[in-house]
This record gives sequence, structure tokens and C-alpha cells, in this order.
Amino acid sequence: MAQQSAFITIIGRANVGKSSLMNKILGQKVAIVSDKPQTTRTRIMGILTKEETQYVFIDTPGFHKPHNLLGTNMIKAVDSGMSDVDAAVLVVDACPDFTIDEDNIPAAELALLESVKAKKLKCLLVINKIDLLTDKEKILDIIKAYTKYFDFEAVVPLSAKSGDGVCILLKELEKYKKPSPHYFDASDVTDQPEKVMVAEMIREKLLLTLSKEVPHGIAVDLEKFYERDNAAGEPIIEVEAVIYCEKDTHKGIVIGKGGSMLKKIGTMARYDIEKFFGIKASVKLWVKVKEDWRNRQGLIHTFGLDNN
Ligand SMILES: Nc1nc2c(ncn2[C@@H]2O[C@H](COP(=O)(O)OP(=O)(O)OP(=O)(O)O)[C@@H](O)[C@H]2O)c(=O)[nH]1
Ligand SMILES: [Mg+2]
Repeated sequence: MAQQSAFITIIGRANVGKSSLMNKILGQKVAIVSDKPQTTRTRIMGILTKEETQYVFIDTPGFHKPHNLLGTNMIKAVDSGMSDVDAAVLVVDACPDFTIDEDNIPAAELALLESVKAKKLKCLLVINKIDLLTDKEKILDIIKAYTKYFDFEAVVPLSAKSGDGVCILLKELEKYKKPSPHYFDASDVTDQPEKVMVAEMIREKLLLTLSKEVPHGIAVDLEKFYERDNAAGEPIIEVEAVIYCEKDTHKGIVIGKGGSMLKKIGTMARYDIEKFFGIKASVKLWVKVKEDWRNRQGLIHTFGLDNN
């Protein structure tokens, strides 16, 4: 059989579970996940090759009204993530902290659907987090509310957490494959370089550990990332990273009392890095301040956050 491929973009508000869904589909974590909004900052590809068919998923930042230049870059990444794709998947939360009805759909989702219409994209609706729904009847109300605004190709309620319903989505996505050579090797799972993935693993720990506005103003830059043999002749990955934050007060919080917070973040990140590469790792972290970096395009570029 000739090779086929399908490019599918995953769009939605922040925190609805777009990255969780992509990771579940791939069976591997390629995009970081957290309970804080705006976790994903760039377009991230996830690749699933099943014999002659290659699916390329594009995980995008949560759609929101930007408050700084980084946010503007993120919205550009959403827009370009919707270009040259075979279909879009709009992910919505089955259990938001407000009641969904036809007159109460978040503005961000309506704006995304307008973009989908303007680009004449085919779009599927995924209602995520159904594991949190005690009354499954609510799914019908959600479907009614969203289908008022768009003629979706399919509606799939699922749980990216448990995996319930994910295979139904994959079955639906089969419709969008087209004869085409594969763009990636069958063994590839993402387009992200290993160095970026390691920086992201560290940022994920910062997101999980810190609160309020501190984690949002953080960027992680890998200064060193290499493999060497230790004294016993075993391979070890050496990671040296700088955590940039926006204020001196934030720097103090990231370091913690006697360096306790930084140590905790380093240990958590080392665990993930060792699991991912299957060998030992050493993680050294520094914290520096770059005031208002989220409004400085040069720094946004240095941190690799303008891939749109
Ligand atoms: N209970 C439950 N939680 C979920 C599910 N999917 C995602 N979550 C949680 O929802 C939160 C947000 O998940 P993400 O995958 O980071 O969401 P996102 O849409 O990629 O968010 P941004 O990158 O900020 O736009 C995390 O705490 C996830 O663990 C689900 O199916 N059920
Ligand atoms: Mg995400």
C-alpha cells in the first residue's frame, strides 16, 4: 500500500488538556503538562506512524487574549498551527468552572471557531475530562451548545487522562489521511530537539512546584547538555541550565530557603531526564533575572519561543 499521512492540529483554550491528549495518543510524553494555564508556549509536533500511515499532530498554545509579547507569539503559533493541516480538533473541557450553554461558550473558543471557518478547516469537537463528570447526561448539553456554532465533522467525548474514548477519536481521524510520503522517520515521536525537551522537563517541574505568577515568568535555557562516561565507565548526561525569572523576588522564591526549592526542582527534573534517556543524569541549575523578558522579542527569540 502507498504511504499516507494526515496533519491534525489540536486547538483550544488553555488547560483543557490538549497536550495531555496528544501525549495519550502517542503513548509517550512529548509535551509538558500542568494545571497552570499557558503551559505550552510553542507549536509542538507529535508523530504517530502506524504502518503505511503517519499522523502528525500539532499541539498548540492555549488560545487567549495576549497580555505581553510572549502571548502574541503564542497566538501566532496557534494560527500557524492551523495552516496546511488536514483537520483541526477543538478540545473543550467537560467540567469547566462555569456552566456551558448555548449562550455561554468562552469567547476564546468562539474566536477559534471563527478562525476555523475562515480557513475552511474541517473540525472535530473533543469533549475532554469526562472522567470528572458525575452526570454523563451533561455531555448532551455540551454537544448542543457547541454544535449551535459549528457544524463539526464528529463529536468525541473522551478522557485524555484515562484514555477512554481516545481510540474512537483515532478512528475518526483516519478519514483525513491522504496519499503522501512520510515526512518523518517511523521512529520519530516529535520534532522537538532533545535539548528543548530537557529544558521543557525542567520548566514543567517549575510549573508544578511554584504558584501564582512566578512560573509564568520563567524561561529555561540549557547552557550545557552532553553525554560522558563517569569514573566507573558508565554513561551519564550532564545538564546545566539557567532558569530566568522576571524579578528578584521571584528569584528568591525559585531558589527557596537555603536552596531547597532549586534542589527539589533539580531532583524532580533529573528523575524525568533519566527515565526519558534511560541513563543516569546530573542536573545543575542556576537562577538569573531578566526583567520583563516576556516583552522583549530578542530574549523571546533567544529562548526559542518564537517558532511561529
Ligand atoms: N481529570 C482530568 N484531567 C485532565 C484530563 N486531561 C488533562 N487533564 C489535566 O488538565 C490540566 C491541563 O492539561 P494540559 O494537557 O496541560 O492542558 P493544555 O490544554 O495543553 O494547556 P495549555 O498548554 O496551558 O494550553 C492538567 O492538570 C492535566 O492533568 C482528563 O481527561 N481528565
Ligand atoms: Mg499544552
